[in-house]
Amino acid sequence: MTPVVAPFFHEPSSTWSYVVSDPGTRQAAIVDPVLDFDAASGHTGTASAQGLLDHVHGKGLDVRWLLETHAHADHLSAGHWLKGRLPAATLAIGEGIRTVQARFARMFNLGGDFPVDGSQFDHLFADGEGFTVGGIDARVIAVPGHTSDSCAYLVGNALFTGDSLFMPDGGTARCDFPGGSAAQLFRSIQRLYALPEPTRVFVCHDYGPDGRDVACETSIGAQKRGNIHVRADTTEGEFVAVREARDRTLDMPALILPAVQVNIRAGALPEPDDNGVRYLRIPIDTL
Ligand SMILES: N[C@@H](CCC(=O)N[C@@H](CS)C(=O)NCC(=O)O)C(=O)O
Ligand SMILES: [Fe+2]
Repeated sequence: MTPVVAPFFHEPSSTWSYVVSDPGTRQAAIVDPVLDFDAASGHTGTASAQGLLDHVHGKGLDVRWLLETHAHADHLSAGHWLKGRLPAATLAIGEGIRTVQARFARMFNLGGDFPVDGSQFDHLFADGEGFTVGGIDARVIAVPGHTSDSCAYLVGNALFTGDSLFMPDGGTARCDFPGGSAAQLFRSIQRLYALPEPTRVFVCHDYGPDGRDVACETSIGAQKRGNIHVRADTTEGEFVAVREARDRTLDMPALILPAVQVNIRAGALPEPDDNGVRYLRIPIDTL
């Protein structure tokens, strides 16, 4: 039940993507792949996603899952692009994506043509749903708080936290996006803290606080002892106060407007206009 976990760091967004595989069957899942995007020029790029593909092909892995921990607000997902190259893979996200889609469909005025039923994905996970990566049992743990659709994936003894817990010295994910809630994130983290202490924890972002090298792996025990926002004995009130105070200091992510428009489409770009060009929208004085 011990998967092999290969981490990949996307420097512009400080995102960790992972290839997690069963060494017995060589079946694999890719977690949170990133599509490169240069906001100044409007250019997309696939170098990072190609790096994941090269790894998969080099190791002879058979990718069965493309797992999104949530509709990211800071980078575009390469889920759709990879799905086109890995047809055996099921592109999946938590069922809370419907709530996120409905909220942003209103913000971007997408109208009746944009389905808010999650049908852009191949599969929507329910909280607690089981699945397998080759011979390894896996389970979905809904962790709303950062976003309504946030999920953690427990694959064997490896937990992919998405944006809930970061490394112990990085604390937790912000809760000030539309639909976010610090109290809800606290309750989600309590569910993760109920896992065995040796559970390996793989984070979705690391910002290398205080100039340390970026890191991606810790454990539930280390989090409960040392997370700067939430330890085993932290109360909900204490956590909410700390989280909301920090959220008041943060600017919106540079890519939030492009990212959510693409990620509620499972990483697909909007359909082109009649001139063949695809456009993203910027709602003025709305976010
Ligand atoms: N400066 C970054 C901000 C990234 C950001 O807001 N990250 C989110 C996760 S999507 C977060 O939870 N940050 C936690 C924090 O800074 O406390 C950007 O522009 O992309
Ligand atoms: Fe996020």
